[in-house]
Amino acid sequence: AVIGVVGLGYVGLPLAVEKAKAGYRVIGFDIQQKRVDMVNQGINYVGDVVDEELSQIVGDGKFRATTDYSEIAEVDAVAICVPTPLDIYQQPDTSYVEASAREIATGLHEGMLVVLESTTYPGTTEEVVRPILEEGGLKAGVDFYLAFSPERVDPGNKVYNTKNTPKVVGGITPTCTQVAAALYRNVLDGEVFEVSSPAVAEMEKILENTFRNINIALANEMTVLCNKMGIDYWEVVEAAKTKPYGFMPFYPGPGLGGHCIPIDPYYLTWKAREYKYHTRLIEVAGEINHYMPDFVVERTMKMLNRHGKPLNGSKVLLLGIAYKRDIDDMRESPALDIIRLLKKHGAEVWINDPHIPSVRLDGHTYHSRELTGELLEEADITLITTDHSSYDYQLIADKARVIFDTRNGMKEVASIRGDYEKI
Ligand code: SAJ
Repeated sequence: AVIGVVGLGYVGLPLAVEKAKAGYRVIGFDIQQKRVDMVNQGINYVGDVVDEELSQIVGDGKFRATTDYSEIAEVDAVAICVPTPLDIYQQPDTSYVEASAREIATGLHEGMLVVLESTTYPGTTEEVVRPILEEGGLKAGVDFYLAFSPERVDPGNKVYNTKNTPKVVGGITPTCTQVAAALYRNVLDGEVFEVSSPAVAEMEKILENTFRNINIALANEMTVLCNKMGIDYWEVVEAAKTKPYGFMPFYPGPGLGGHCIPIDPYYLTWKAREYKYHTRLIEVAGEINHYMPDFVVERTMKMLNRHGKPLNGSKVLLLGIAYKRDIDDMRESPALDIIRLLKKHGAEVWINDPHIPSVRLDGHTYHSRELTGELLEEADITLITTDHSSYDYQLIADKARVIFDTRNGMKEVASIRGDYEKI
């Protein structure tokens, strides 16, 4: 059988590799010629994919990529793994999903399986994808199979990957569910959990990410209050973790980054309005998470003032720009909001990120500076905004004069020379 994967990003590429490793011939589709060329040269560009595995399956002719979507007519099954962002009005932007469905419709044939993997609001598979695919006269559940199966990729996670993470599948009909589940069982090691409809599968993914969003907001609200009360919330969480049941730790941070957790709940908020329902908890969580960059800058200002320095004109060094540790992705990274706020207050901003050489922001390019003792001594304050594992935290502890740590990155360090505070 020939399998298609539409969208060769951090979701699609690992999935295509696993399908090729399972013995299928895989055709990858992407609108970016650069990505297609890299795949066809066996060059990997996704951290979670093993370089040698990609070059092997490409070399063996098991996997190739193209921008020519007409080749979709050749595939027996296709997975849609394209972005589902918010548009400038904070509304769901399903245009990539719709465009992919239209391309697939041109090659749709009897017996073909189509699975949507992109995180989206409940109803998308039935109300958006299905009508586009049925335009040519073929019927979902009758002439071809249609299902939703949420991607569960945790970029940078060294334990859980595409192959071993359990998968949820919901088809338009029971047969669609079974056909989609059978394909995943041939490819993946994790449990394949069947549900009764695409909407259940779409909603369970939104639940997963909204659960994280809300609980991160709780951690953030708690740390803001604990700071006012003179309590170390990080110590509070460690104590709460001793509860062996019914508690799961979340940690405060400089804000909520990534292209999933800050965004997915608003797909649900938007859809809920159609049912005249107001998702208050999600919206309050968003307000709290969006406040954190301001809270970081307020705390930065207070620490500088304690040393007789205004924020205006001070040299502020940010360690870590990526939205979370050990990756190079800075989409929605709170560090970017913090840079904007610092500039607004007239601070001079220096950055360092071992995974990100430079950042283009509001017409200015910030280059990642080499992290040396001199740099740390020169900065009026050092912010730890992303706790990359590769940082030399002892060097930071020894050389930085003032440190504001938004990630508790210094937890392993014995002694800290300068003035130190945690978020
Ligand atoms: N964060 C906190 N405190 C926490 C946990 C996370 O401030 O306790 C921040 C992170 O620093 C980051 C943001 O929240 O800025 C999102 O973090 P994340 O760990 O949820 O990472 P993502 O968005 O890369 O991946 C998540 C997946 N992660 C986990 O479940 C651990 C998973 O929820 C989804 O598979 C994935 O989003 C997705 O693509 O939906």
